[in-house]
Amino acid sequence: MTESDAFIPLDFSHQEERAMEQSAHVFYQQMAKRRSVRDFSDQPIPQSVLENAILAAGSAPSGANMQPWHFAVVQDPVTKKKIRQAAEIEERELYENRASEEWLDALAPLGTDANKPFLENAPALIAIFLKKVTIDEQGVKHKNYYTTESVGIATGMLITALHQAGLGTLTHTPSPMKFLTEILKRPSYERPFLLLVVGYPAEGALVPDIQRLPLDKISTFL
Ligand code: IYR
Repeated sequence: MTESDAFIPLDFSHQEERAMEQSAHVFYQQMAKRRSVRDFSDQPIPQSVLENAILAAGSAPSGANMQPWHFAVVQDPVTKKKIRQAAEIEERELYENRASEEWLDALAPLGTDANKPFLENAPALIAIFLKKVTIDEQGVKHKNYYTTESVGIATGMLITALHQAGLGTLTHTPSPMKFLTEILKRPSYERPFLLLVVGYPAEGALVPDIQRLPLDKISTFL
């Protein structure tokens, strides 16, 4: 066995069943309160919360442990403004031309339109990039595996970490998102995956009155 094949003992401690049940229930109740926020306060957020949430996201499982993600955190007002302007161009095109009637009907309850003020008001935007390949320190290219699954899982963990830390988020996917590569000067082998808007919800923020499906509609136990 070479050094890189080394195995170490798993750091795992069994919990009492009662404690497990309690923590799963409490966690569910906390997660059930997560809502996509579109009305943000400009109040600054602690840097260490962003950093720890990204570290938590970076602990996600990934194909062959290639960790095919990059998180670009944007807090500079000039860069946020550029992103807003570019996103709104794509969004106007979507709402006016690209989206089908069926799509617009499905979006209607969310009350969204092509205006995206939160891209400037919110204190942080995290642009998540997916790496089809990784270039190592020697400049050698390595193929990554299951990149969509891996980056999707990491993004879910990031949203969860930020929610648990007391921040609101919005998963925003202006399409196409190529402008993020240019504005954020990311290499061409990284694909913009999602733009996460992060901050405290504005005082009195409203969200659409939508419901989550019950357990029997989203699962089967065999
Ligand atoms: N990207 C657009 C449209 C949009 C699409 C879906 I699917 C949503 O769940 C919400 C919005 C926008 O952000 O307005």
